[in-house]
Amino acid sequence: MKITDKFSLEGKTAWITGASYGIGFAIACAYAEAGARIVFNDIRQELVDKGLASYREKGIEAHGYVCDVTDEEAVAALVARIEKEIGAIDILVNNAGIIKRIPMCEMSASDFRQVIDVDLNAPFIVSKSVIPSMIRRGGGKIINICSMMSELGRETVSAYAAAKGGLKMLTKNIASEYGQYNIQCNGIGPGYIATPQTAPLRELQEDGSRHPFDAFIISKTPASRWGDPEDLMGPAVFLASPASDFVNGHVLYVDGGILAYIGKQP
Ligand code: NAP
Ligand code: GCO
Repeated sequence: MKITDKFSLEGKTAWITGASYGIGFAIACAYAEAGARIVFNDIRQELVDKGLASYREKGIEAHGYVCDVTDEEAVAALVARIEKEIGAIDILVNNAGIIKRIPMCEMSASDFRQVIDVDLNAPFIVSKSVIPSMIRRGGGKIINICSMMSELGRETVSAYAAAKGGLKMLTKNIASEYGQYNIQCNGIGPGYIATPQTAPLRELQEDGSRHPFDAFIISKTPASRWGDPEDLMGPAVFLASPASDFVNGHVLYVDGGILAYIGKQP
């Protein structure tokens, strides 16, 4: 097999959750270019419609469904439908996520639970819904979208950090438990990426100056910029392809060097 063939996803079916826009959309576009059939879901019909139109614009024939990834019955029903209408899932990307930026002592337990539900419980629910069929068919790839907050804390994101730290360990555990069935489960830890999720951290101030958080991130990132969803494309194809068949339980941080850097000296 030529080395370039090892990065091909030809003939594979990939399901990317919450992929109407942003990081999930970019990853799905990369998978389509590498040869995969694309299936995605989102929580509302308007989002799915918006996603379908965006894929069409790129010349990609994606299959979109409404499904709340925290709803175990809905996820099981969707998996059965995808298997019937499109084919068994070879590659799963747990991308759907939410964040609530609230100081911890002001955060309600129900807000905390909701973040854990979407960002940690759902990847558990969705992964267990595809693993049995991957085992029967001799293998598969699961990619969990983690975060800088799988490693670091910061003010206001206690629930998100707890969930993404947990997701890193769920990744390692899936690799440990199902590696024997030729299932590779790895994470991608995006740095600070310019998407609607981080828009509030990049908004211009009333006087036209940069948001202080925006300036902070630029100074913390050796690459001196925010990432783009496109920056995740290569790493995501690698982790979905035969090129990574002996890579398991790893989190690949795609962060422009943030985690390697102590910060600018005064
Ligand atoms: P995002 O705004 O986090 O959106 C992800 C998608 O998931 C949205 O379409 C969202 O719908 C959907 N979603 C939310 N809850 C859902 C549910 N229960 N069921 C199904 N879909 C649901 O977009 P993003 O910034 O591209 O982030 C994608 C992933 O990367 C997330 O897991 C995020 O935590 C992670 N991440 C992002 C960054 C970053 O800097 N942007 C960095 C590291 C990691 P709504 O639009 O209705 O919420
Ligand atoms: C925040 C950000 C982060 C990023 C990302 C970092 O408020 O600090 O939203 O959590 O979205 O997950 O990797």
